[in-house]
Amino acid sequence: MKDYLNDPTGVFPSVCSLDCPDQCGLLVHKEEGRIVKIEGDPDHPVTQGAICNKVRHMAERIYDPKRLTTPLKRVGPKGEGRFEPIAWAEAIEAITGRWKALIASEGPESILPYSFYGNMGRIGTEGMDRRFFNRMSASELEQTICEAAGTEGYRYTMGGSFGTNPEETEHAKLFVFWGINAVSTNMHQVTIAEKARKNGAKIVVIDVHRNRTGKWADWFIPLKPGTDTALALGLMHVLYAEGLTDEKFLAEYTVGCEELREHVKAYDPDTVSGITGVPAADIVKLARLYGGTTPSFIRIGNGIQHHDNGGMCIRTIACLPALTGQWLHPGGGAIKGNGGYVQHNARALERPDLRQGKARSVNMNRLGSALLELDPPVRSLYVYNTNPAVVAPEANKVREGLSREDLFTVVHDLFLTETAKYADIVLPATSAFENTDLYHSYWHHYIQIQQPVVAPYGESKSNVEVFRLLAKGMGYEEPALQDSEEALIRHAVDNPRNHAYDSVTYEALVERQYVKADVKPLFPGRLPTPSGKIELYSATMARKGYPPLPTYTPLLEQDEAQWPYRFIPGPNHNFLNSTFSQNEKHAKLERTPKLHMNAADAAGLGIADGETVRVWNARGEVELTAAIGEDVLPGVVVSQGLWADAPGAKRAVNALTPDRLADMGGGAVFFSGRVQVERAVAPREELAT
Ligand SMILES: Nc1nc2c(c(=O)[nH]1)N[C@H]1C(S)=C(S)[C@@H](COP(=O)(O)OP(=O)(O)OC[C@H]3O[C@@H](n4cnc5c(=O)[nH]c(N)nc54)[C@H](O)[C@@H]3O)O[C@H]1N2
Ligand SMILES: Nc1nc2c(c(=O)[nH]1)N[C@H]1C(S)=C(S)[C@@H](COP(=O)(O)OP(=O)(O)OC[C@H]3O[C@@H](n4cnc5c(=O)[nH]c(N)nc54)[C@H](O)[C@@H]3O)O[C@H]1N2
Ligand code: SF4
Ligand SMILES: [Mo]
Repeated sequence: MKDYLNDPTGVFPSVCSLDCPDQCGLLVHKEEGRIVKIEGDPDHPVTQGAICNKVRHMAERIYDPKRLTTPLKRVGPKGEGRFEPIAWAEAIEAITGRWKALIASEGPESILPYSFYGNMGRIGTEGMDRRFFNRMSASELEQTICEAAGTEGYRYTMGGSFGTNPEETEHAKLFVFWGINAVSTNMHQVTIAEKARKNGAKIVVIDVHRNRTGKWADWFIPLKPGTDTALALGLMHVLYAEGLTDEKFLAEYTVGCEELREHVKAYDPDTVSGITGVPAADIVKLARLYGGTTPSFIRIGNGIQHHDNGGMCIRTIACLPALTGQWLHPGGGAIKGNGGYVQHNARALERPDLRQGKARSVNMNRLGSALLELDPPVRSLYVYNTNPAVVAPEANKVREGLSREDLFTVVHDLFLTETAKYADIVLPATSAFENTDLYHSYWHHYIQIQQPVVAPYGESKSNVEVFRLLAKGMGYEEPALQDSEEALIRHAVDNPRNHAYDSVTYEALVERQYVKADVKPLFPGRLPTPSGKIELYSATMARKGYPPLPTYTPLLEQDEAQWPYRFIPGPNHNFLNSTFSQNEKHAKLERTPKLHMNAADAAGLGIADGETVRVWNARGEVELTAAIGEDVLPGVVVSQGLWADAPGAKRAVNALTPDRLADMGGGAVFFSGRVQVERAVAPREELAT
């Protein structure tokens, strides 16, 4: 381990901990023991010295005066946010005392850990925490809130999260950014595309919102939400009909090519145009462009799979590169996620063998229902790395559940988040720059290490450290529950089943900061699908009751008379989900939460640009500022950002989102809900008082 802590001044290598595909290499500048500047590592092959605005301003979050410095105990009603400081020993005693009593009276399943990837460090998110809750045999959490539906869908086609090496996409001649706001959410893919554009590459963006990425495109194709499967099938129709397919590739590397050829005859451009709202001529034009360009690359986003039909949608788009044989051309193909290549040794890290028998599992997208309806009930919730009161669907139900007086809630975070306000005990978390951890990206192939650059802020502690303390407090004696950070990282990178880790050792990481995983090209080769080939027809899907061929199914919520607008509440440019929403600098950059709507819709409702609108449905209501124009189609409204609560402002967009599950993976359907919109009676300023 290198000791950066003893050097109060200097520039230290680091890695971005945020849930972002780019996972940048960073250089942290320190003066007198404090971080004063953060920049991209110019030597990191993907980062190349460029990072986003969010992280360039990270020091303001690290030293935000609102950051938690001590454990806290609740002294007011749940949700109000009144707490008093307590000592760590008292906090651990209070938590473990309550848990021991609960385990004795109702069993360990009455305790539910609730976490996500607010920090992507593997030993803090899938390490000591998992070991601890495995040893306890607590209820298990299905971590489905982000990409679960699409990951399952992509797997049916390609066998796992395996796609194109993004570094090679500089050779692509056509980029299709499909349901991804990459300018905000995957900036280095944009940088690479820009480089290719200088060599003549074209950039197509398919989205329901002409956002920063749509505006950057050579050709922006707007479509109706949740209809992308139909569009992809329409493209296949034209590709087959016009002989634009690569028959040699199809014969050698796919199964189901003939069934698909027959199947897509039903998706002619006129039919597909009727479903998607994309003019038939544009469908033909796009198919010809795609079929006529090699290498072509599709960056498949998360937006399209946050829908009722999201799994099938990704499964379908993932078939496209096979039709034109793109996988054989460097830079061609697609990326949905590349996490499959860099899978560490999960068994050694998480120690599922410590668990006694199988426990029930809870889908994190249904937290509200879990807290309000599960029988036997959840009696204690331990939240870390996530802010469910803001990010989980059906926020009002979630908050009602969190308000239960008989629910013992612990929240470990850097800030007193909306979720933390409902906690009985709040624990202060270190920032990633204060920790040791292991990182691998779900987009590029570099594995990185974080070594502490600054000392823990106040009395804050890392996830790993807190779980070691909790294990002691519970009286758990397994040595695995006291392992050091170094030992945990060694367990994770020692993965004989994944040869990509052959040259990734703890020593190499400490020495070099990042090590490229030894990833073999996908083709020629055998995919981890049952047939070893790309499965255009999937017998596994048939067995599970899905249509074995890509098939379009409309979104579920269709009551247009009562709820005329499809509501798409996506993330924004200056936050990372709800992270940064509490930090003044970042919130200022975003100004105010907006509702983008079509000018024709706004005119019909008598709403002018900049006016406050009430947006509601049976689940709840919010108030946003109307942004009127042509950036969304009629019948669609879009908000951006998961905003922190503010006095007098109703802006928790997840108050409106459904908590039903997508077609696959138990995924979330944030973007499939419907709402009504009207001019608010009074402007926000008046409501605020
Ligand atoms: N700045 C910033 N970066 C981030 C994040 C952030 O909050 N802020 N979040 C991080 C995380 S956790 C994730 S998962 C990724 C997410 O980043 P992306 O993969 O970009 O996913 P989203 O932004 O959720 O949605 C992408 C796009 O899908 C569009 N969309 C919604 N419905 C449909 C549809 O039916 N069809 C089509 N074609 N488009 C649709 C939305 O308008 C949006 O532009 O970004 C990561 N990076
Ligand atoms: N409406 C709508 N809702 C969405 C989405 C959407 O597009 N629209 N996107 C969804 C997606 S894709 C995702 S991934 C989820 C993400 O949702 P979350 O996982 O909740 O992500 P964040 O909002 O960034 O919250 C992460 C929290 O972890 C804390 N944290 C950071 N580092 C550490 C640490 O080391 N230890 C501990 N204990 N805490 C830490 C941060 O301070 C922050 O409060 O949101 C989902 N919710
Ligand atoms: S949030 Fe993404 S783009 Fe920004 S520094 Fe982190 S990894 Fe890089
Ligand atoms: Mo996500």
